Amino acid sequence: MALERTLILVKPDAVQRRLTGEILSRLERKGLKIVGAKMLRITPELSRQHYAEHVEKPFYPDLEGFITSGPVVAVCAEGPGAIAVCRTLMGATNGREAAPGTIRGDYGQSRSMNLIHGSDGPDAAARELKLYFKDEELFAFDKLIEPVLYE
Ligand code: RTP
Ligand code: MG
Repeated sequence: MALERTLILVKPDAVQRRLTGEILSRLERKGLKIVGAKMLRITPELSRQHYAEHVEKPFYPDLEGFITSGPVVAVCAEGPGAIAVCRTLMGATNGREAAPGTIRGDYGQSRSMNLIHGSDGPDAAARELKLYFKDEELFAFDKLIEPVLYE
């Protein structure tokens, strides 16, 4: 399985509900590696770029209003098959339909305030990661601690 990187957003509802640690902890416990992280407030312009496929849809104004309503935590998660693994951990878009055991299934009932974003494929992951992270903001770090761990 190829090593992949995917963009995760802890959405404004999750940040406000103090679920950031819980959500990122689930990714880490699954074995995903956080190789980049930042808190930011998404602007309307960034929202239009991020959700380019949805800009013309009727629900877009509400989606933009929500995603720009407060800070998010953007994370680059790395691992074998990371894109699909994260989508599985997230659960279905609508919290009422998301399976128990998934992040959306366990913490919400909303279709719009659904806690987490994850890229839905390799092209989206590459495009979205560029919107949030410069190359130098993503790290390869295991080699740095290995000598200390085993000395
Ligand atoms: P996301 O992109 O936010 O991670 O969520 P997703 O892949 O599960 O869902 P997607 O189809 O990409 O939709 C993006 C966001 O738009 C809102 N939405 N509203 N009213 C509606 O019919 C509708 N459909 C989608 C949701 O908030 C979804 O997260
Ligand atoms: Mg999506």
